[in-house]
Amino acid sequence: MSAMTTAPFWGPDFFELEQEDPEIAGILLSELERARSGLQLIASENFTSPAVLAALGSTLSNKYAEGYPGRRYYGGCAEVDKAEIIGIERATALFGAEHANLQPHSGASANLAAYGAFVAPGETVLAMSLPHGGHLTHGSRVNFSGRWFDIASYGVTKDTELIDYDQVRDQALAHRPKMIIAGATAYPRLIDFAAFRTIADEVGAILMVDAAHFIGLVAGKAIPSPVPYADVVCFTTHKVLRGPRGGMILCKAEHAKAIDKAVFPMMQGGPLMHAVAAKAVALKEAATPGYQRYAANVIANAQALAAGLAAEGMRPVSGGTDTHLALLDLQSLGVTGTEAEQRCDAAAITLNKNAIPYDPQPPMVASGIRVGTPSVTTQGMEPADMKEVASLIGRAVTQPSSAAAVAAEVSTLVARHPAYERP
Ligand code: DSN
Repeated sequence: MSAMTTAPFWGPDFFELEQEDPEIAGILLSELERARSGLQLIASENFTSPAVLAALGSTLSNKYAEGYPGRRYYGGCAEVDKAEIIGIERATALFGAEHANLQPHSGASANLAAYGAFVAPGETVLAMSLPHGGHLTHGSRVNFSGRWFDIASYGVTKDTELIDYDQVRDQALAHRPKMIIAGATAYPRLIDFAAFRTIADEVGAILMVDAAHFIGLVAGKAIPSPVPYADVVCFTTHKVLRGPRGGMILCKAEHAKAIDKAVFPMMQGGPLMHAVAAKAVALKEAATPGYQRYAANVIANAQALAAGLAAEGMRPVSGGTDTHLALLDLQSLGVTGTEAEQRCDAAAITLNKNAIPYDPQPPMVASGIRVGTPSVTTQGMEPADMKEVASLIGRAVTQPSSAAAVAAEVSTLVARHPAYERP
């Protein structure tokens, strides 16, 4: 995808902010500078378009609109109703879904609503374990999911590092869960949604897909969709999908009422209508041929980056990637995930430490790193650039004394592919 043009990115509103609150205005500018002067490889981040940012910074933030279009608890909702209806129509059309709810404030809120719609406290849910790539909301003991529900888990096999579908089925038969969750935050491969559907049907469970990480690739038709198989699909809107920070839910028509009630009034009060409008903008952008090219390029870049990092001595977990992210095992380099994250940070490369399956280290140390290509692809980088990125990461991780030199090369590279180009 071509680099974005952003002028006039800040507009008169930013002038107002600078006058009224120079302290916060300065932080906004410094963060923008941090983001565009380094390499952003966090797999769950992206650079939203100026149009999405404009909707987010709009007066729709002022409006209370508890309820749904045409059924609100406040007057004056005619205009925000239109935005939400357009967003719902765009979501159902883009994903071929029977129903969409754009109100969840985040991915965790969307997941909470799915639990609320289908599971009562104390009942059983089967989900991927966090150390194998699952998410906090998939049953971690420090999260509502692990405190209020009886959680059974599955993981990946030690030899292939792929989801063990036999274990998923065994666990389902043993625990008879009310809901099965498919989806992960650090799993680089495609998930077999048909296999999950078969297992869910065998035990009479609801199938919930947490598609937060990869829904943008589905929107761009770059990977298969979970929508035909799942009862409910929950996701964030700010990862590959490149929308505002927030959540969304798709579901079958038979579950529409339960999901809508679980989002509001069970889990949330007033929706963030500026975010709902920004989600609608992102959905329009995601329905374009340009976005489809972007989604394909995200994967091509991730594959090139994983191969490049393998050449630097980092082992791609599961052998590579089919998606936007790669997980790298650093054990043979004798560097922990935390050390690698810190060394990259010093070289203007932002990524995160990550546990690998069967990790001997505790999560705050970790034996791996996770890298993703949504942001660099939005900047217009290509597989040839990923070779350079891999070499820069390799030097940053293995030669900490070269941090300044690596940072200088990062600066040259990102100048060729500017994010939020300076007006
Ligand atoms: N925290 C997100 C991630 O980085 O994967 C998932 O919610």
